[in-house]
Amino acid sequence: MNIKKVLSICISSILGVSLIAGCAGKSNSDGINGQSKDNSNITYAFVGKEAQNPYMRKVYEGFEKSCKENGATSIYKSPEEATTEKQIEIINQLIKQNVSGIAIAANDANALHPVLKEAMEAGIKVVSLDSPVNGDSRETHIQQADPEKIGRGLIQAAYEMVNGNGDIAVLSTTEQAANQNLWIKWMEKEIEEHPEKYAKTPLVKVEYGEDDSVKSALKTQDILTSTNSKVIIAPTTVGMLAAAKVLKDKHSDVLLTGLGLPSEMAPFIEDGACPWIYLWNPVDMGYLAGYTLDSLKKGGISGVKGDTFKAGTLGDKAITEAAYGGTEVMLGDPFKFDKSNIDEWKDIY
Ligand code: RAM
Repeated sequence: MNIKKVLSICISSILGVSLIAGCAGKSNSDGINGQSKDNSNITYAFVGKEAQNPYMRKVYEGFEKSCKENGATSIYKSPEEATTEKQIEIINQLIKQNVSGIAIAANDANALHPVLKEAMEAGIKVVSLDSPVNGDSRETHIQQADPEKIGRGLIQAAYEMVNGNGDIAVLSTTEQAANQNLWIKWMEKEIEEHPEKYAKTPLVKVEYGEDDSVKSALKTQDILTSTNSKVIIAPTTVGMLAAAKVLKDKHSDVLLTGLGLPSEMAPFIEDGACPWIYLWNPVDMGYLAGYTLDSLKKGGISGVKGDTFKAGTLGDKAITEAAYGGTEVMLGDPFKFDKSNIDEWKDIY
């Protein structure tokens, strides 16, 4: 077992149940469960939230790897800005291209329904990942980690960082992003359910930086000038990096936590500006999405509760009912990155 695996297991077991820590190649290899013999025309497309997002590139890295292992071709598509309109255009093109499957990180849960329905009616397998579309707009969803654990865990982290005394602000992505909105909902619920504990750590503001570095930096400045926040939660890799840079430039003592890439956040974790962050493995998430599409296409599953399939090196996976409609496949628990382990992870993703 390599060091990364050992570390993942250690982190998972230490943190327990609370928030824890183109495919090239065309071959005639057997599909999953040996149901299909011909992969020559199989192309799976990954549609990211927006093109400049390094996290989305990491997700695609894993997607591409799984496609290679399955003898399929992969395509990366992302709009320049995190908008639904551009994602609809991309999906329309993919329908014309007659791809075999689409994995989408959605910029809007509802607005993509007509075009994704059209894709499914054309026989294209559709999964969402990272940020879901509605249950009836997809075959299944690749859930990175339990949204409740993420939301509650981030508020608990912020509370701990300010020793139970200090306002909290959130820097999110777009107002329509279903994943971020759900995490924020769980943050609010955690506070609502423990009014005494959080009496001196209210969530005073949510700003939207649209997963754009410049806008996220401006929104961080807004938080600094319009609130008395002592800690910012950025449940977005793009927002986190932008916020960290602003806080550093301004020599601010406002702390930062959220969902960040270890490779980007390492300097801020090392200097203490960001005591700890969380994230799952984005490469594994893309890899799981690729295997899910391939199993839908060739493995005899249809994305209903109870379906099982092999997801390459991730092992056996099961499709379960999603708490928020439709079905999902769970990747696992997020990891916690802090001074004790950031050095091990900063070169991985
Ligand atoms: C950003 C995106 C993505 C989110 C990660 C943590 O890159 O908004 O949806 O899951 O951060």
